[in-house]
Amino acid sequence: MPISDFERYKLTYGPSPIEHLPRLTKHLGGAQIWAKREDVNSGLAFGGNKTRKLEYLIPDALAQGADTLVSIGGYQSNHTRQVAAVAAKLGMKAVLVQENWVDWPDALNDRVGNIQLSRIMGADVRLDSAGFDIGIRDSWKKAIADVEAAGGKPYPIPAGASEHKLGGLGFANWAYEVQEQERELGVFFDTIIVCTVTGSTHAGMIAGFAGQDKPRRVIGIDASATIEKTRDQVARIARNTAELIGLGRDLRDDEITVLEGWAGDYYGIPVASTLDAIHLVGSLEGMITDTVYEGKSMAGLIDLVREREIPATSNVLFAHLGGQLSLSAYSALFR
Ligand code: 5PA
Repeated sequence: MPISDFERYKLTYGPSPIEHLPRLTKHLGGAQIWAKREDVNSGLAFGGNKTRKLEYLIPDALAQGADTLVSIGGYQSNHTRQVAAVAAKLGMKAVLVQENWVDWPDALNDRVGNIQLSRIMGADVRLDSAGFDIGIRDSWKKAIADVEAAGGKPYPIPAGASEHKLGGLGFANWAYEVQEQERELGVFFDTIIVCTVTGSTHAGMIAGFAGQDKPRRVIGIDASATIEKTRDQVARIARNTAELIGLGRDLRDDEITVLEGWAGDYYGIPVASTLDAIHLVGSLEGMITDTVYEGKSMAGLIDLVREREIPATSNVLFAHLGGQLSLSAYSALFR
């Protein structure tokens, strides 16, 4: 069925703003650069891309009579912070498995930023020593079983809400929102740049744009540093979402593009290009990006625009998916 027929529980303010970044554009001397700001999309604990995805999961959770959202991420997961906020807003409980995804020597990594907010919002935060993996985890299954054993009704939300049948809908709808905003702005964004890790943000966009008349490039920039897993996951979720929203054709392989080269060796560890991108965009536009996600996708955008891989005639839309709250766990890098 078409995306407009899926039930959506409003957690965002409405369409997220799109703005031109003229000083960054001038500095890079090529394509026009714009940003669509999911980092200011909601008043629920600073919002972000997961808040938009959760708008399509929550009606399902409510229909099932669930009383506890159970999810998983790293210590500094933005996703679990947004799950905690949504649970609080709806009067539900949240159980969050927070794994040691990043081997990062900050003594406050499991205390400041995202995890601090999740605790403030009353979530049951469970630290787990397991390392990074975007797949389905035993610790998460155990947390679900724990809720059941205690007589609760869990609603399981996998990492990044990605491996969930409805996980791609939020950003499939984003594609239609962009089309609407293009009409108002009188601009066509021929290239979209999006950070990709667990995949459903990028995958949803691919499925949504595939149903529109004018073709465009939707370029995912890998920040997982486990490129094959992320590519597979994006392709799988894009195809499932396309089917769910009745695209009526299979996606072609050339519609699914995840580029590597800016993640560094490890998820969550910034490299020189990440830090350069964060400083550049912060100082030119007052726009804050982070060390784990958007600093890496912005580094990709900068290189692609500079090298004319994206032509100077293009209008590029950078999907800013949030993520700033983890910056306090990286304070040593900004002294
Ligand atoms: C995240 C994800 P996807 O996981 O949908 O590919 O989105 C990548 C992404 N930008 C991009 C920000 C700010 C993000 O938070 N974050 C995860 C988390 O646990 O926070 C799912 C990994």
